Amino acid sequence: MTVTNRSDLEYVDYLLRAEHEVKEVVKITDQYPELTIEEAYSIQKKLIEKRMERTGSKRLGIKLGLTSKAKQEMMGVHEAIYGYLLSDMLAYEWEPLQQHRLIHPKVEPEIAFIMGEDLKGEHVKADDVLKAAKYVVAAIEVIDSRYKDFRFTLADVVADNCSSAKLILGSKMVKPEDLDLAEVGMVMSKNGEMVTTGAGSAVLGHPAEAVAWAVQKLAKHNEGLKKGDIVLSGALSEAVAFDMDDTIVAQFDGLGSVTLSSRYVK
Ligand code: 0L1
Ligand code: MG
Repeated sequence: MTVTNRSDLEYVDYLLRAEHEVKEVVKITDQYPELTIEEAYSIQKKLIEKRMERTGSKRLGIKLGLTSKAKQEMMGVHEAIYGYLLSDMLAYEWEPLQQHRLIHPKVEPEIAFIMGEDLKGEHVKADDVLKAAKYVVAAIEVIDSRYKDFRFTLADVVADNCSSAKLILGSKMVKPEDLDLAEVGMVMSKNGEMVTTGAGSAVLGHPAEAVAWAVQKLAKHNEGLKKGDIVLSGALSEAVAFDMDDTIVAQFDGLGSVTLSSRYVK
């Protein structure tokens, strides 16, 4: 079976239906093991276009995944991945997340970049990212794979927009030059108990290196970052599952804290 445009759109509907109905599904490679990474990015792109069309949401930015050596080794891969953030993924510290709209969510503590300028090109480096970014902000990403038991191959997770679900930003905006982002330490707690710790260096050595990698990859598709984009640069620690009524706080050196609370709201 080859992936034709029609098949791409069938997979797009399959994944969007899983998200809409809040039901995990069998991964694509169980049906089509030959799925390549390039085909998966093509499905991802169509999924984003269709999601924007259906929900009226707009581009918010991009996210990186699999940016830590530990996670890459776990998946048997040597590269990070990227996906898109849309405006309806943005959640707020003051508004509890609607837990019943999520399948099996996990949180990741991340450093978000807010771009002050467009940035595009195959030779963009970390220094260019730091110059083009206006602010860095503490963030929590909520990932929610549409696949059964959060199990997938690299191609599956790319097609599923890298498990993207929600993001929450802290309220302290810091100029990138005012912090060494590799040195930023982070402690995350759930209901007041520490659950994980990490540092900015876990993100491909430096979060700006991760963003530069994504810009180089986007350039291969004639794309780049835009002024105003929010970029989630990758997790500082492993992802942590959470449940209804849990409160998660990620506290970052120099960036302050960001809080997620969740409720069952019908
Ligand atoms: O944002 C992430 O690092 C997640 C990327 C996809 C892998 C996963 O869902 O665990
Ligand atoms: Mg993430």
